[in-house]
Amino acid sequence: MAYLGKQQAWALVFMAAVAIPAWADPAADYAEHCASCHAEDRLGGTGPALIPEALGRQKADALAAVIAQGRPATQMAGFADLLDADAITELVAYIQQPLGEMPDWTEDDIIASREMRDDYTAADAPVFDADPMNITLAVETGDSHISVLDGDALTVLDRFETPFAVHGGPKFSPDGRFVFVMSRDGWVQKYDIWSLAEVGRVRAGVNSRNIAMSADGKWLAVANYLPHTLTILSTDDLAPARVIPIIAKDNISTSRVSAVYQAPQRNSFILALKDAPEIWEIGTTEDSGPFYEGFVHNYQPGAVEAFGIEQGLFARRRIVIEQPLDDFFFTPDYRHLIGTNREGDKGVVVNLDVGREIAELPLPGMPHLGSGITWTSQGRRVMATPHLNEGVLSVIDIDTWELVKTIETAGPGFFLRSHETTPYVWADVFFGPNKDKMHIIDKESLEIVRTLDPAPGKTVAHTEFTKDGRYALVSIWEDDGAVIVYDAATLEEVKRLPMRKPSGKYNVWNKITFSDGTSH
Ligand code: DHE
Repeated sequence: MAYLGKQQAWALVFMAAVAIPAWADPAADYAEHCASCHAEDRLGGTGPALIPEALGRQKADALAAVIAQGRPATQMAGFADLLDADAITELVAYIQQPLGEMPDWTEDDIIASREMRDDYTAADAPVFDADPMNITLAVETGDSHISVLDGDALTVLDRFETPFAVHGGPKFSPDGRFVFVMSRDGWVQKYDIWSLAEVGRVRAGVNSRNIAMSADGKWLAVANYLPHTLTILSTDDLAPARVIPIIAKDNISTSRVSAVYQAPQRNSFILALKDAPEIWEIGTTEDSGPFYEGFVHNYQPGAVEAFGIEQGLFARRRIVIEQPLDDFFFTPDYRHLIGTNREGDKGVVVNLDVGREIAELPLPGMPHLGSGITWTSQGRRVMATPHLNEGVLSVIDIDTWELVKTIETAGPGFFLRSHETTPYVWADVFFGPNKDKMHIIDKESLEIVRTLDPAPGKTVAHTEFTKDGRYALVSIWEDDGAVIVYDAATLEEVKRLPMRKPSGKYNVWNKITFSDGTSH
C-alpha cells in the first residue's frame, strides 16, 4: 500500500506541474494511434507499457523523437506524418502520467488468472508417428498461433492459438514433451507436444519480458517489467511457487527485470535488472547456497550479517556491478556473462563465480547479445553478436576476450543461427533496404560466402535447424508470409510452408541439448 500511496502522490505532483492545454486531446490521439499496440489501459500489448514505470529514465524530448520517427530495432513506427509537434508533446505528457492506480499483480491475482483446460487428457505416448525430438515450433505472430512441424516430413502436425504478442523463445521441459510460451502481457501457456493439446495458461505478470526453465524442469521463471517482480511458476500445474519482489541493494528502489536465463550447470536462474546495477542469481534446488545476499567480489566476512545469508530453494545471490546491463550472453559453461551497457556501446564481461566484472569489449552500435551464438573457428572458441544499429557482426574470442573480426553485413540484423553439423552461420539483415537478405557466413574463414534473397522486398529473418542440421528453416516475416525450408548443405530451397507473419522457430532437440549455434 505504501507503494500505491507514493504513486498517487506522484500523480498529484505531476498533475500540478504538467499543464495539458485545454484544446489538447492526447487521450483521443492515444486511443487512435497507440492503443492497438500498447493497450487501452497503457499496460502494453505488442508494444511495451506506456507508463512512467516502463518508460524509465527516458526524457520527454527522447520520447517525442520516438513517437515522431519510430524506434530502430522494434516494431515502433514513426507518427510524424499523422501528428504535429504539439500533439506529440501532449502525447508524451499523457504517457508520462502515472496511472490513477499502480497496477499490482499479486500471487492471488496470478492464482485467480489460472485457466487449466478441463478437456485436456495427457496421452501415454506421442499421438503422431513423427520423431518427437525433431518437432519444430513456428511462432506465427500474424494471428497469434504456433504451428507444430514434423522436422522430417516437413508437414504441419497441429496449429494452436497462443496468447497475444508472444515474445522470446518458448521453453521446453528437459524431456522435450511440454513447451511453455510467454506473451508480452504476462500470459504463460503450457502445451503438451505428445498430446498436441494445450494444458492451461496463467497470467504471471502484467508486462513480461521472457521466461526460463530450471535445469530439473520443475520451475519456470517469468521476468516482469510490471510489477517489479520475478514470478516462479510450478511447471506441473502453473501455480505460482514464489513471487519475488525485485528490491535493489539500497532496500528502497525497485527494478524491472530485463530478462531471466537458465544456467543449467549452476542449477540457477540469472536475472538482468534493468534499473539497478545488479545481477541476481537464484538457486533452483533445495541445496542452493548458502549465498551471501549482497555478495560482491571484495566481500568481507563481517558484512555477511549486514546482508544476510540465503540458503535452499530460490536462495538469492546479488552481484553488484558498475551500471545496469541490459542484454546477456553466456559462455557455454555459464561461468561468464557478457552484458551491454545502457548506451549500447560496450560489452562488459562478468565472471559469475567470483561475482565481478573482468573485461570490457568494444561493441558499439547496440549489440543484441540475446541473439549471440558460439562455435569453434580456426581452433578458437568464438561468439558472434549482431548489432541493432550497425550493419556488422562482432566475433569475439571467448577465452581471451579479443575482438577477432567485425563482419560487415548489408544492414543491421536481429538473429543468428548455426548447428554442429553445418559449416555456416545464418545471419539475417532485419532492418533497412536489405531486410530481404540472409547472409551465409563460413564458420572458419568468417567471410560471407553467399547471400540469399528468397522474397525480394519482404522481411526475411530468423533461422532454425532441424535436429540433424539437414534443413534450415527461415521466416518470411510478413502477414502473408511463409517458412522456407532450405537444404542446409546445398542452400537450395526445398519447400515453402505458408504462415501468418512467422517469427521464431524452435527445434525441440536443439533447444533441450543447448545445441551449438542456438541462442538461449
Ligand atoms: Fe526480442 C528474444 C529482448 C524486440 C523477437 N528478445 C529476445 C530475448 C530478449 C529480447 C532479452 C531473449 C529472451 C528469450 O528468448 O528467452 N527484444 C528484446 C528487446 O529488448 C527488444 C529490442 C525491444 C522490446 O520491445 O522488447 C526486442 N524482439 C523484439 C522485436 O521487435 C521482435 C523482432 C518481434 C517481437 O516479436 O517482438 C523480437 N525476441 C524476438 C524473438 C526472440 C527474441 C523471435 C527469440 C529468438 C530465439 O531464437 O530464441
